[in-house]
Amino acid sequence: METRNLFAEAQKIIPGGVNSPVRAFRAVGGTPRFIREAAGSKIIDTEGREYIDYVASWGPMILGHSHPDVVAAIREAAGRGTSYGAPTEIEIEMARRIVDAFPSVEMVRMVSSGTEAAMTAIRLARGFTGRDRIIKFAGCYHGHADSLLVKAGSGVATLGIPGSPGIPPQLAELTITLPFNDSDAVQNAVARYGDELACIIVEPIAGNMGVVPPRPGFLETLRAATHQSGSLLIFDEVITGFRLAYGGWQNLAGLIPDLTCLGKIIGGGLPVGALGGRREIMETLAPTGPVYQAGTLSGNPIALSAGIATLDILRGKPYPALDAMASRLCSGMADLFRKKGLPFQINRIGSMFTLFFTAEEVVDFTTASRSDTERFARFFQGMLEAGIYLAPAQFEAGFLSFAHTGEDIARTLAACEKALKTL
Ligand code: KE4
Repeated sequence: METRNLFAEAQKIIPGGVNSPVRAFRAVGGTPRFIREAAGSKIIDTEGREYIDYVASWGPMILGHSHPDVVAAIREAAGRGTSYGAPTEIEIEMARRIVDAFPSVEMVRMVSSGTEAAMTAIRLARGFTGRDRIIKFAGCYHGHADSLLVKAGSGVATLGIPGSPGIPPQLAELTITLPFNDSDAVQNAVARYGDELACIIVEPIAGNMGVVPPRPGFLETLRAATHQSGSLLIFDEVITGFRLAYGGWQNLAGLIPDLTCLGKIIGGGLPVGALGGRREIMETLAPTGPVYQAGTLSGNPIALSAGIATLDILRGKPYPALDAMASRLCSGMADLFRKKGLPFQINRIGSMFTLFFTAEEVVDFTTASRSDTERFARFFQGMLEAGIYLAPAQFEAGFLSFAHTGEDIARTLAACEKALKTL
């Protein structure tokens, strides 16, 4: 059936026709493509149109779609049952891989999404410290738990206000939202609220305002501020976990957070999240400790089979080659934008990148928001027409996979040249 008809059909019985808002193309306009299947670096819509995919299911598909070994692992596991609601050996296998890959992690609790991982991390930090306030950063997204859907109050370091209807102001005000990369704001907020502070949660490489790396010293400031105030440092590595290295950004940066949130890649495209950290903190979780947390399908054997197959393949993969492929794509696009005389920034770390149409460096959500999102939307549509599937929103990250080829990059740059004619 035609994508347009499917979308009309879907909207009758699913809010906005989608099960996650960003998929509805509202930020870029037009009709979302309904995908029928995917393999390697390609996705194919229900009308048979093929696209080179840079969304990668928002990060998980780092090996490319339907990797044969991952599919085989899912098939093999499914034949032995899909869920038991009882402990399984495969959960030990997954926990061991995460502990081995993250020096900061001594224990792991599996959940079914990144939201659950971050929500649990916040509750655990509050339960472990006995404190209620948390600090997050504007433009960083940690899933849709109430305490994390909060935006900055009127002034910096003031009490948060709900980022969505349905969130009680009394809860929102416990979340302090600061500008990313603003170490002074962090020090001021900790000076003011430090003894009430349970944690600071951050995407160590921000992906949810578009890709924005930390300024030198910013993450170190968070580590020092949490040590000083007796609060916990939570790295939300749901995107960066196993994306930039076989481990996290924390490994590359030489930092040790107290808790780490994971998701996406560790599920190999199936619903998996995880929370890891120091033993004394993690053992505060039920049933060893009083902080309650649970999940019917947590550690699901099928999902973990896909995740473990993915991690075991990743362990032998040359991340520098993946980064080099991403560098070729981004520098090729930069050359084309320069030739066209367009103001642009391309923020890239490893194989995650974002294109902004702006002359100023994008270092936080304020500068990201000043970029020309209309022009981004037109560029997105031009690329889509040319068979290139970018993230359908400015404030997202694009991703390369190990399945992308030099030919994919060449075709993408040719499409980019064509799309630029429409800008
Ligand atoms: P999920 O609950 O969507 O599995 O994970 C929430 C989450 C937590 N932390 C970070 C750093 C994340 O990026 C996410 C989810 N990312 C979005 C894309 N920016 C998922 C896509 C969507 O919402 O449909």
